[in-house]
Amino acid sequence: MSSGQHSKEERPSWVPEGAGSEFTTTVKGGVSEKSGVFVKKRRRLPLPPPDELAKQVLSGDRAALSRAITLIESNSPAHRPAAREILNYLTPHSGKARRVGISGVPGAGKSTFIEALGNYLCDAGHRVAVLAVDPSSSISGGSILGDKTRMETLCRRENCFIRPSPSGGALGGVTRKTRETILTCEAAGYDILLIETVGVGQSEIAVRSMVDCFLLLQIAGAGDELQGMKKGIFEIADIIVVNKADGDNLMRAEATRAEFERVVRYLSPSTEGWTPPVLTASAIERKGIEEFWSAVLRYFEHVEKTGLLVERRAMQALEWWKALVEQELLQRFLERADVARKADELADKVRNGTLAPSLAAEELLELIQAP
Ligand SMILES: Nc1nc2c(ncn2[C@@H]2O[C@H](COP(=O)(O)OP(=O)(O)OP(=O)(O)O)[C@@H](O)[C@H]2O)c(=O)[nH]1
Ligand SMILES: [Mg+2]
Repeated sequence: MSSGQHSKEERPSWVPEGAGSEFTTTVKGGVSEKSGVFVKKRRRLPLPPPDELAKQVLSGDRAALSRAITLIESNSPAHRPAAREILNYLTPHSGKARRVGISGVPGAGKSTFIEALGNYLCDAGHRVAVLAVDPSSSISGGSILGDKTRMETLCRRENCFIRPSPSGGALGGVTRKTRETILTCEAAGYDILLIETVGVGQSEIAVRSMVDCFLLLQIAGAGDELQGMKKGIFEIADIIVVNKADGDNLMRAEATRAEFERVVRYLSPSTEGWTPPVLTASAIERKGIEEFWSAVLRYFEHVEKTGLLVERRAMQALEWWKALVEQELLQRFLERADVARKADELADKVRNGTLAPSLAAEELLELIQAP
């Protein structure tokens, strides 16, 4: 330092305060004084105005995309206006990606499969965004941790963007955020969206309602009950893959595949005129990935040709809109002080059997008329 004195920021801890040029060492940005290893100095830039941030997202800036999603995911009412403005700006640029949902029981290999598929698609020149819907992860944090290790090579790819589950509570909230994140990623130029969800009921149905193509990842011999052999889950699948078809498991996986193939013939298909193909794969050995993707492409050919894709997306948008209105109406109503008070009072009566639930409902709903 020419002035001979260290500024506060540049003074290493072992240099006495106010020391002069006899101590020639200074700390430069980017070097961690403690560990001696290079660390990126992270200076949080102030958030640009929404339209500016939206423009940066459109230009494909990944850091801007992350910040926009964080804003959209925020539960703070203070962030809502900016988030809304960004979405308004970006929505006309969305809708061009292929949206693929990937579901399966915990441990079926979804993240490993996405790692293999994502790399395959990036190699083919696609831009891939990976999102997760898992309401449980906000409690356990488990799946975020898992995804980071399972998608080790994928997360380093230039043309891939991975976003773990949004934190924050109930499935409804998580899916709202995921839908908006889908639009944001599409505006940023990602042409393939892979949305992982753990196969436990509700979240699968939610993901089905936001994707074009739904993959059910199965494993051999996990038991019918566990894998949801109950028709329901098979009936929302467009493609079924029996994973872990490797090593000693190869024969069993093939037997399971054949069995599932028989089963799907008797079920009503998720997509009109399309019988879900049943395939095998080994995510870990990266086998069956190409075959899976050709099935996805055949599927898209079918839904594009028949107009089912446009129809389904229109339905999904409409249902989403309805759900949002219902949710918001309910929230605004129940938040009113007079309604909350009355609701407590009526709930007591319903609980102890002095008032019929239907009458109590009617009584509460009368308050809708009130200002
Ligand atoms: N043999 C074999 N093991 C696999 C394969 N795919 C995944 N696994 C293993 O199965 C375990 C679970 O894999 P994940 O990819 O985390 O599974 P997941 O379905 O994402 O799990 P959750 O996110 O916890 O629901 C890991 O130990 C993987 O290494 C495969 O094709 N063959
Ligand atoms: Mg996973």
